Amino acid sequence: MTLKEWEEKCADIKARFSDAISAVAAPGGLDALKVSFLGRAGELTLLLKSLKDFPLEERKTLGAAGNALKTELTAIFDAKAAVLGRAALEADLQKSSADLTLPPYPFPRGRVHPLTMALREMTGILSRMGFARAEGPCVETEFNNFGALNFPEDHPAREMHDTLYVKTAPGADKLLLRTHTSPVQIRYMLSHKPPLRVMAPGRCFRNDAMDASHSPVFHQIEGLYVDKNVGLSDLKATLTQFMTALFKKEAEIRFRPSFFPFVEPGVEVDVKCVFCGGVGQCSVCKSTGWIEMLGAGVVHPNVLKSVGMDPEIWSGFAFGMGIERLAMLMYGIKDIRAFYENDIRVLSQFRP
Ligand code: FA5
Repeated sequence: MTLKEWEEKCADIKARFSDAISAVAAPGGLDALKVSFLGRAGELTLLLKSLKDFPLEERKTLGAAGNALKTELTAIFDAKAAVLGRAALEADLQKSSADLTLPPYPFPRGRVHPLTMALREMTGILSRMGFARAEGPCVETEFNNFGALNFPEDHPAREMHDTLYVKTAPGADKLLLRTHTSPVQIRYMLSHKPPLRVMAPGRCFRNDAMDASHSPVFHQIEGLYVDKNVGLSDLKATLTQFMTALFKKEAEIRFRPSFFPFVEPGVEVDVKCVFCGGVGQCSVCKSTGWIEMLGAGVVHPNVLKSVGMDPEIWSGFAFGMGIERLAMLMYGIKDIRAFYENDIRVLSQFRP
């Protein structure tokens, strides 16, 4: 083939390809066209292969022109395929009964559980008040849960918590599911030197019957502050400030004398019932007008001694509050079971 013949062949292929592609009306016709011009044995492919018979200089010029033609034909082909494809899709849609103007189905997204929201709120306030954060295990030694906290052996005070014990080998340390977060006080005091200010949120377990305000598995946040000259007035100021920040209004709380072996004096802290306004006419506050929120007090000297701190130098306060009880007040939930039933209609109402 001469150079001129090669160039004429190129022009001929381009003209015939353009005519043929204009005549194609459905996507099915495109494949055969592609095979006959651009396929492995297609006309343009064979013409490009024939370049090897030309001298090097001519091969360079013709090769560039041939490749440019290949790019051009491929672009024409792709454009036509896109047009025919879209037309076919539209035709299909015309036939289909789907209404594409309808809004899409909602895409459900997970969200933070209200107890986690409440916990974050509470730990955020305490952290702004200078409390560090500590964690302890849910399976505890009987010593940390009771003994080190000044619960005497076989003392009825241990029965204040209906405890779930874990089976252990005879003679081994007794293990239990912690009944409160107070054992973290012991763990923290054994590993840190005073002065210290720490909170310990976590899960607690008691063999309590389920009712509107009790659950066998619930959560507490422990607070502990040990320094010099710490007393009940510091505890009261701290808790009043905490409750006011949590409820975003001047909270009404009251202290009732109470007994916990690891504090002296001990108090029970109640918050005025937000459901009946303290009138005492609802099941949440059991018609008392107040809801028990937490136990607290001044750290007992025996507890300080048990962790090697001199009670003549150091003093402190501690508190343990029920996260569920506070969250119920924050969100207006009347029954603690709403947190655990996983009813999506309830949970979906909470947004962080
Ligand atoms: C204690 O657990 C003490 N460790 C608190 C404490 C800490 C006292 C530090 C002194 C110093 P109490 O058993 O009262 O105390 O429980 C504290 C709070 O946990 C209760 O006020 C209540 O809000 C919550 N709580 C207790 N039992 C349950 C339960 N079964 N379900 C839900 N919340 C509970």
